[in-house]
Amino acid sequence: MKHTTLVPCGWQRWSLSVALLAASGAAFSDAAASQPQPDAAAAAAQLANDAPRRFDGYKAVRVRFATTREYLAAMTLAETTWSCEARGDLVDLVVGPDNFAALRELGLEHAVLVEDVQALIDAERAQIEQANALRGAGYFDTFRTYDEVNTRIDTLLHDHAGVVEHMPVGTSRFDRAIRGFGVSSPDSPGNPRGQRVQVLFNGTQHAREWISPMTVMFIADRLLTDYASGDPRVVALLDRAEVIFVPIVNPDGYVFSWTNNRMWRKTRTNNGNGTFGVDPNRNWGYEWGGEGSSGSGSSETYRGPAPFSEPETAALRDFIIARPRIAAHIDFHSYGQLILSPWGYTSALPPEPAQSVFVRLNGDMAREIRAESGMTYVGGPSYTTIYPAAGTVPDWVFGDQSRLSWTIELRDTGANGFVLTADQIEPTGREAYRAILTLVDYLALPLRFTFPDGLPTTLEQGQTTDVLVVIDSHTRSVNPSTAVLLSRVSPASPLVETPLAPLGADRFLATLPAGSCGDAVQYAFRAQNDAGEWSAFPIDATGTLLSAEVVATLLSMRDPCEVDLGWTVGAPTDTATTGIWELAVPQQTAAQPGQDVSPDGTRCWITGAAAGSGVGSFDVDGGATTLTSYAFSALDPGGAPVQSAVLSYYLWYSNDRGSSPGQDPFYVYISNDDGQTWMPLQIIPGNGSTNAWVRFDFELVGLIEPTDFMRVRFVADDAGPGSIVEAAVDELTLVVRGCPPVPCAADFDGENGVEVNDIFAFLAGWFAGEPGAYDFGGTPGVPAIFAFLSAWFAGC
Ligand code: 0X9
Ligand code: ZN
Repeated sequence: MKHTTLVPCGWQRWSLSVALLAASGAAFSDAAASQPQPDAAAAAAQLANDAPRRFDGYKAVRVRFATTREYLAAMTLAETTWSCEARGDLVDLVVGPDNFAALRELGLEHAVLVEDVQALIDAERAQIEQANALRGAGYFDTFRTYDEVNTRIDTLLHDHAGVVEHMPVGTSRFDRAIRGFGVSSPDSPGNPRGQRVQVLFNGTQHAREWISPMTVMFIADRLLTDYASGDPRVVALLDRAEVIFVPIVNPDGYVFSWTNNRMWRKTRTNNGNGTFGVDPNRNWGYEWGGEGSSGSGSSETYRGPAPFSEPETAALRDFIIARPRIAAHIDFHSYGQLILSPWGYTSALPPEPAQSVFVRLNGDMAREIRAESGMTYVGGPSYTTIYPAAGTVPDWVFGDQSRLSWTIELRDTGANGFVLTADQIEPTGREAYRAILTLVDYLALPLRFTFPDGLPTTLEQGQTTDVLVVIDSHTRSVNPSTAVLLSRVSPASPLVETPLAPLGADRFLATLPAGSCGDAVQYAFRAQNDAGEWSAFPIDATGTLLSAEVVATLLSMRDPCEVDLGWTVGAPTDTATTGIWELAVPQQTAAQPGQDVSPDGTRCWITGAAAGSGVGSFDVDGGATTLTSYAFSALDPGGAPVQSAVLSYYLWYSNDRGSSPGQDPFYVYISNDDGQTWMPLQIIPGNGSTNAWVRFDFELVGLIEPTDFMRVRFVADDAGPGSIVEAAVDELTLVVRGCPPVPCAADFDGENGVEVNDIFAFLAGWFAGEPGAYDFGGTPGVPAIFAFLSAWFAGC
């Protein structure tokens, strides 16, 4: 992505402010208020005088611009940017009712992310009240105020005494406590707490990003519950590391976002010129004042009059300086689903070996998140992955303090932006927890084991299986000659040690042994670092073992979607008027692919292959269009029970273009009775656009009884004229796996097991001199009769 058209965030706000001030005299409702400070009473008075800000009829709009002129034209119509985010040629703006018409007249490609920002805020408030009225609502069932977060910290300190330790950070401009706490195994003489490596997670530099304090608290909560339940991995981590949490760095701003302006981002400092607030994430003193920060007090990215002018950033700075054992840090924000490593102030990359460490951990954390929830988080250096910004915390933590540091932008990608629904708190927390665990593994364990290509849970019978293993850690490297696989083909046999094959640096190849159908191969890994300390995966390598079931491929089917093998287009309930499924070569638009995925063809099933004159020309309009497969078998032709039947396809789905995106889910159904009844296999929500070919795999066993009359059905549905719906399907495959029945020699006629008819059938064959009878057991003639009879008496 080139940055020629990308205008730095600070300048965007500056030009916006000038335009707004020229047009209306004021940008925000507090622009005229002014008090001396720091003065808590004056602040309280100001808050009281400030009527809560409303956003009735305001839309959040994602605009694509081609030139700086177009960009500026759109910006002058915006009330504020959402997250000051101009990524590449896209920017998310909040536009008032009057200016929306003017924005449309500009003729820029745009998508409405949120129809009515106030409606979203009202719904959020209603949900909070509802949850609070409900007895027994969980802490993570709704968003929590500053006071509620503090109360929760007190509860954790009380309930986990000795594990949770209070670590006050300081106070805000208006005297609110910035609270922190550390989580680690209790101090002990043999393992003093004061010698463990530390890692710091903070949230809420930006007030409106309400998912960030919840996520920080969720991570703390999970660590504590997993520790209390004796989870070996978490116990091993907390024995070696102290994890420090500062959920709310900017309490004044956070409180203000609850009481006065849901879209407040900055601190609440009175800038003295009628403007309020400094962006704490432009206030850090490393390359302070550079690109992507503003010198204007009205800007959302105002850097403040000097580095660390804000008591909040100064307090966190001193907190970090005072703790040299903090080896890594993550600053949680929203939104965008990004894992951002330094630098933010320059497009240059950090020096080696740090840059390689960042690349590796960006990938590891993104992979863990995908494994947890399927969500995509994009990793990379801040400057090029999101936008230039100088004075951010990771640049100072890494640049000034030489500790690893990241910004993580949590969910979502814009459908709700800062006003995420409360049901996202837990899944966002879970995926973040997975991400930080691998980081803490890296910092704290003698060695960390990761598997870039995943770990197998099934193995093909009679074949060995290679697994890529990476063994690393922050401070130590692996002693390659000690890296081993421990494995056994049956739980009864002893574990066998096999050396891992070195692939260079910290990469190895493990070869899992070949098993027979029905075996469960159990395995683990172990290695020593260059200081002679052992690490294993799983952590207690002989107690908990990984396991993979050995199966045989019984049947595999592939439909490359090049010729129609008998699909049906249409269903009685279909009402779509355009964008009907067809087997064709796709023509690229902003919403549909320009190519199929098959390596050996050009066609795919698609909802209207033609591009037409605009993105909305041949998309699905007017309701649903249904594509149903022919009947296929998911049974073993030889009659073996099916242990696994994986149905896979590549899917392209787009519902985030057009003026009302995210409205239309996409459905996939499966039938095992030739299409008489259907059950849902996959639902892609309206905000789940892939805009890329993505492969999906579904294990049918456990979901639906496999039969020889399976069908799969894809339904693209369009709710309204403003939403663009495009879908495409390619490369349908089915792999059926299980264990073929062991042939039973004594069941000579192959019917009804071993019974007397088998003797008659055998003798008839023997007298006729048939091979398999006359030479039964390998020795022709009379010995064959004895061989057969002994097999018959032994049974099967
Ligand atoms: O602009 C920010 O401070 C962060 N984004 S947000 O939407 N949460 O405000 C991103 C900071 C990432 N760092 C740099 N771009 N340097
Ligand atoms: Zn932020």
